[in-house]
Amino acid sequence: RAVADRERLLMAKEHLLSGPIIGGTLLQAGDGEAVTSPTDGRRIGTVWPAAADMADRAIAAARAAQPKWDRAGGPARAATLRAMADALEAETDSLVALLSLEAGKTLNDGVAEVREAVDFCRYYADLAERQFAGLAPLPGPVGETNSMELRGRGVFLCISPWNFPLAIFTGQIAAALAAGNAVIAKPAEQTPLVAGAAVRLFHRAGLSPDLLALLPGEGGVIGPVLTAHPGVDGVAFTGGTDTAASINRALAARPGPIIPFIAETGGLNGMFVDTTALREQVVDDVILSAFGSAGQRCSALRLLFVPEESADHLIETLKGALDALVIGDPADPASDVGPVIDEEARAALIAHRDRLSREAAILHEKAMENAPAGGSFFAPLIAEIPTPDFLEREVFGPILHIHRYRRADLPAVARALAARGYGLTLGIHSRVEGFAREVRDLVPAGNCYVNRSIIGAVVGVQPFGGEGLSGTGPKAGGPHALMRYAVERALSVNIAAQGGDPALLN
Ligand code: UN1
Repeated sequence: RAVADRERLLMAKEHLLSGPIIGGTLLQAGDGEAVTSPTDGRRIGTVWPAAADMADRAIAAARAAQPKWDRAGGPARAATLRAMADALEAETDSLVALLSLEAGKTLNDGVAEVREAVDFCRYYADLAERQFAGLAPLPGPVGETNSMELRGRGVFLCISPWNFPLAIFTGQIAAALAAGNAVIAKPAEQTPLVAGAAVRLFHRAGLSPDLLALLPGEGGVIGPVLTAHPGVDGVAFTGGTDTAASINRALAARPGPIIPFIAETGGLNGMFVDTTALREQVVDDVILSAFGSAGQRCSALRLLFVPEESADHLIETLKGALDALVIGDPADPASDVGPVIDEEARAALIAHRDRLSREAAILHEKAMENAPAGGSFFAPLIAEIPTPDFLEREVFGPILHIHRYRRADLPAVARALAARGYGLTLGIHSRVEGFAREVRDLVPAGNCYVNRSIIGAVVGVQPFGGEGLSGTGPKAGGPHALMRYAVERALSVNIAAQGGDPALLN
């Protein structure tokens, strides 16, 4: 059905137009810019990039609408978020089609992404209901009442990535809204159409249009205006580590109050296998973690550490499993891996492949018979690196780096990985508890996975997020997710001074 919808989408105007949405209206001035598909380079839609002067307007509207939304309380906001979850579910097919068209997502990845967006809305609705239900009593001396509540901060700026243009986009917005904020959403430049579709769904689900504006950016024009804007009370960001660092600097340079910055950034994720691991399980989990979503997840596996004794056999099996993947049009149900996001991403991967062939060894490269012409396809590959610290930074795509280690060198190898400063996902394949504990103690990671794949954290089940260069926390989809979107207010009342009636001021 999604394949058929993909074709119908080419006709359906609304999903294929995006741009600034302020007060619920899409602002179209001039011809706009082409949005192209990574699958074949074809023009699929139009985006009108936000002009710098639109920030004032969107933020003023958001500021005016926010207090009422905050006062309405968590339970009322939860109802709107649940309506959004239902709206997303009802739109699943066209969203999967749009994700495939604009972001090059396979149908399986698209379905999982819509599911995740739905889960974020429902999970944060539950948190809003429980954590934002009003004043919660605290202990105190006789004659006094003490209590505390969480309130929204004001206007949150949500800056989201192209690799989860629906799930992370919706998740950040849902978190900010759940906590009582209004939102200015700045989607990735590569995926404005999915963002536009999601914003329209929020509005149709009953969210007051002024509480959520969309400002798609281009060439770094709107982003810096928004991060410098005095009307922004907090920033949520998911994307590259370097971009996070530059936003952090921009926020530090602002006059006025210090505002929270919630960042979820890159990873240099390793998986450690020992000689007791089950080979079939390792192969399944490595292939999915390294090549699923064309390796374009911050959680993806980059570095596989295998013991010398079993390395040859494992590598041979991995080559066979890589060959069994189908690379092709992501809208074809047979495809396991689609394109990378754009030509710039492909060029960076080609440059890295050149370095690998010069300074390391490319063990195997997948043939790409089915890739459509004109698309940004990159042949997934497995390389062997000579030293554990060969990779300095995240390489975003379907490249698996393998390093053989001797048992006696495990601490040194693990320390070399940890020294890079990232701390997102970590995989361990072993049936020996001591091995798992040793690796876990040596390599910091926000999410450690044992004897399973290291991608696909489920909202509420695997709260997701990293440490160090990988982000600030709190974890998305976890019980503390809303805390930094909120302010804490304590109330202490001397009831003796109000005639002993605790109801007067509480
Ligand atoms: C990202 O790739 O930017 O666990 C983060 C996972 C996803 C990763 C999302 N939650 O694979």
